[in-house]
Amino acid sequence: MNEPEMPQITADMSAAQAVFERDGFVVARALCPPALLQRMRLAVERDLAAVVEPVEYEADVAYPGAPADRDAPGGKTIRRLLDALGRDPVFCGWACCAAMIDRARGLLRTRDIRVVRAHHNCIMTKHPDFSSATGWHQDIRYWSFDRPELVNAWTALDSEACNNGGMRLIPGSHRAVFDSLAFDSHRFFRTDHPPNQAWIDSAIQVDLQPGDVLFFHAGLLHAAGRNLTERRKRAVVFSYRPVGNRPLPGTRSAAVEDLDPEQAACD
Ligand SMILES: O=C(O)CCC(=O)C(=O)O
Repeated sequence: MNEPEMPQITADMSAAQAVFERDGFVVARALCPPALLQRMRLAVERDLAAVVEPVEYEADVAYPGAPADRDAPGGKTIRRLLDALGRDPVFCGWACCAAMIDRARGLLRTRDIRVVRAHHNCIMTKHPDFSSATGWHQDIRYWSFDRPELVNAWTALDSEACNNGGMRLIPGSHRAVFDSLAFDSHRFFRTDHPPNQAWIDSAIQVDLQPGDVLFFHAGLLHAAGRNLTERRKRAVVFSYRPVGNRPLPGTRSAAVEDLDPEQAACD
């Protein structure tokens, strides 16, 4: 695995746009202020302790290595607190704040954007007592929009690295056209398909500090391992789309109306 020289979003948005278009991701270091991070952590801990629905358990993800059902060991470990936008005003406020929206607009190269409700819009958690790994995939393969033109914003509430299941990305893979055998029936990028190997070998680990935001294209191949540490890992994840990139009618992506950040009443 390479040691990347990590591209950053700086004040120079045009440089970040160029890197995003080439690599499919950029990191905004320390974008979230510590006080806000702490408010989000408290809201996460409160909702984990009370199991505030909607939640998704490890048994529900059906990833390789995940518990077969909720009664299996680890099955009732919470993997995602869903509907972050509706869960607590602190998450809605973060998703719609100028720091996030300006960057999402810049990377999508359009002013009129929406925060997607049907996808991501969650707090991802990986617990020390049980966690499953996530295989290589592109988010867009599970989603249905006119175009694969969406950006995810992954805000680290804790440090993320290889040993606690931090993100691995394949730079440039959002621009690739893969052959028909590249993905398995569950839409994971196959590790036993020889043409995929060069892509997988070019993967990089993206280490994050609390408050860093990883912006990545919804077509970018990514994966993450298990949490092998003794501390919970938590990240708040939102997706943004240009208003003109509409969810296809009748699909899960169109099930709820997306949020216009200019009209959002988060309090
Ligand atoms: O934290 C992980 O294991 C990766 C999560 C992810 O890639 C996803 O939910 O799409």
